Order: sequence, then C-alpha cells, then structure tokens
Amino acid sequence: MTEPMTGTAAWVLERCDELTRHTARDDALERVYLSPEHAAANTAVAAWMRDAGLATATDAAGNLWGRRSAAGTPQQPGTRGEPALVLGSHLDTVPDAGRYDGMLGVALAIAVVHRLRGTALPFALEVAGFSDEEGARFGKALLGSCAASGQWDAAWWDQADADGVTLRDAFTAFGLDPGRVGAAARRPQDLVGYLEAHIEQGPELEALGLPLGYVTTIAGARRFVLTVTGEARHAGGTPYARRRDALVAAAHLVTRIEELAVDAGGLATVGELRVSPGAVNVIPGRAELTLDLRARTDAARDALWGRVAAAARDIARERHVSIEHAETHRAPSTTCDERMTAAVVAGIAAASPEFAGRADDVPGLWSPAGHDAMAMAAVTGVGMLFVRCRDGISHHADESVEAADVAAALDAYTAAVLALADK
Ligand code: HGY
Ligand code: MN
Ligand code: MN
Ligand code: MN
Repeated sequence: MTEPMTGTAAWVLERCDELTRHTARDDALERVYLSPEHAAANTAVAAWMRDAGLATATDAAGNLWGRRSAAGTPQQPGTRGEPALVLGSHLDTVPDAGRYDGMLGVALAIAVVHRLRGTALPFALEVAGFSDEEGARFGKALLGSCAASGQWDAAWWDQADADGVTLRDAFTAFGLDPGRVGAAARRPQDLVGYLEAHIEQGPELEALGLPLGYVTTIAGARRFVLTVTGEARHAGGTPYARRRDALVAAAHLVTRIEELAVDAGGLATVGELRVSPGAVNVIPGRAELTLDLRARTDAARDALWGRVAAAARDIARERHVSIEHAETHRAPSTTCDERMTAAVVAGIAAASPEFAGRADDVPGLWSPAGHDAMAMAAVTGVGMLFVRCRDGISHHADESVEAADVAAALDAYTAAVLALADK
C-alpha cells in the first residue's frame, strides 16, 4: 500500500495506527510512562519529526520535543533567544486505550510542520510529545507537562505503580536522572504560546453536527486512593454481627459517591477496586479504590469532595471499618488564553466550510477531560482545538474519528498557526 503524502489527514491517521504497535499488551493498547513502549514510541515519533524538518530531543522528564527555527531550519529544542509556539499533546495512554487520545494531537502537529515547510514565521515552532498526561501508572497525571512547565513536586517521587515501583526508581530505570528533572522546565520568555488539538472525548460536537470546536475551560480533576480496612475472617464461621467486611463497606461508599455526584452536578468515577486477601471463602479485610472527581468549577469539585469525605466517615462508623484517603492528583481548572483561542477560532472559521469564515458560529466547549494544556497554562497562553469523535467514545479501543474531520482539523490547525504569525 502506498504511504500517504506527508502533511495530509491520511498520513495523520496512518501515524495513529502505527503508534498502536508500541503497546505493553498484544490484546489492547497500553503505553504508560517510562515503559519500554514509551521509549519505542518516542523513537518512532522522533523519526517522523526529523522527517518533517525538526531537530529532536528527549527532555529530562522523558518528553519528546521537535523544533524548527522561525526561518524554518532544524533547531535544537529548548533553544533560547527565539521564542517558540508549541504544538503538543501526549503519547501515553490509559489501559485498553483508543488510538487518538493524545496521539492525534501529536500527529496533527507534525503534519502542520510539514504543511509549513519553507514558510518563515515570526517565531520558532516546537512539537511536544508529552510523556505522561494520563497518570495511569503512578496516579499523578500531567507529569510530563508539569515537568515542562516547572511544576514538578518532589513529593511525587515516592508514588508507586501497581508493582510497587516508585516514580523515582522508574525514572532511573528509564535512563533519566531524578536530580535533573528541573532541567525540563521551559521559561515563559521562551514561549509564544501552546496549542493542542485533541478529540473531544464527549458527545457535544456530534450533537451539534459539527466537526470542530474550541475549548473555553478545562476541568481540573482531583484524584484519591481510598483505603477501607475491616477484618479478614472466615466466610463460614463469622456471623454478620461479627463482620467488618471491607468490600461491602466500599460498595456502600461507591454507590453513595455516585448519588452525591449526581446531586451536585459533578462527575465522580471509581475506576479501580483492589480487594484483599481475595479468596472466595475469606471476608475481605481490605479494599482500595481510586476516585476521580471533576466539576464545572474547582469550588464545586471541592464541595463534592467534602461531601464524599463526610459520607466515608459515616459509612466507616456504621460498618465498623476505617476509611482513609490519600490525594494523588489535583489540577486547577484552566481557562484558555484569549489570543491563542482567537487564533484557533479564526483557523476553524477559515478552514471549515461549515463556518465559511463566520467565527461567531464556531462552538466553544467546556472540556470535562483534562489535557496537557492545563499544565502548560502555568508558563504560557494555551488554546485548544477539539475534533469530533464518534459517540464521544474515548479511553476505549472503539475511539474513532472521521478522515474528513481530521482533514478539517489539519487545515484549521495550520490556519491557526498562520493567524498567530499574522500571515
Ligand atoms: O482523564 C482525563 O481527563 C484525561 O484523559 N487524562
Ligand atoms: Mn485520556
Ligand atoms: Mn488526552
Ligand atoms: Mn478452612
């Protein structure tokens, strides 16, 4: 089969297909931070970047960068003295992932660079392939972009994965020096702004019958590990009056969390539940569950957490167990930058026949899904371009996009960069 022309939607889709090869499992797509698959994906994407005329480098946190100068020549990422517009997204995935969450944004960014070859710009252009947006391995999300925006917290080093490997040990095993993670931080004065193209991961654009939209604000999630401790006892010999069943208590908590979230108009997800000792004839003595909380505002999210914590205290008392929590991630809700967003809107309006230049018709969406743009907002203005995805499905192998929408996104993304270059 002939390779699609670089800088086309077909080429972008082909890259997303190719990246599915770098996975920890042969039955699903899973590529987590500091894994062999992460290294392999960085190698593959770096080759695509160089082919697009970028010089490439991996930074001190495992993020992949490609850069061209304002004049259009390959230039070492992070070069100072010539501020850069960064086009980025992430290369890591959740377990059983779809192939477009993150990867579409990186492939689109490289395609834009292909489109702009030979075009001088008033700023350098960098493409970022962030290394850990999902937080799937260590619990803390946005690790790659937090390092790139100078927000790394030494408290994260001891967070461990399901096998007990700490972030610090995984860093070293990957060939990175924990002591140098600060070197990944980009300076505000070296950045013009940050743009990210991403699938919507929701149903709004499909409901509107539109291929593209821009992002107004991005929800900041708070994530916790809740540990329920009861008492492991014999399944036959222990009467109910003597039981302190950690799993039954956790089950009450899970359904109560959903009731509280629905009442509050927030979003709560218990994504993982580990029970021990885990035998059919032993009453569970311990249940550990993860909790992801989001809402339209940080205040609403925090109020929801307060009610969840109170419910946990009530259930602990009623069921004679203890319920402790540890917060593993917290990100502030982010409002996208006016100038970056105006460029995204202008790009969409100019590039999509649905809008025929009418910027006012371009839909602005709240993003309940988190993105690397949230971290990059700490050092530069951010703008996001959303691409319709079928039925809003994401974090699932059935994630899918229309080639025509990807073509519209590529045109719009390129036009947005040129709008910032005032071309
Ligand atoms: O969880 C999220 O919202 C994003 O996909 N990391
Ligand atoms: Mn995701
Ligand atoms: Mn994503
Ligand atoms: Mn026995």
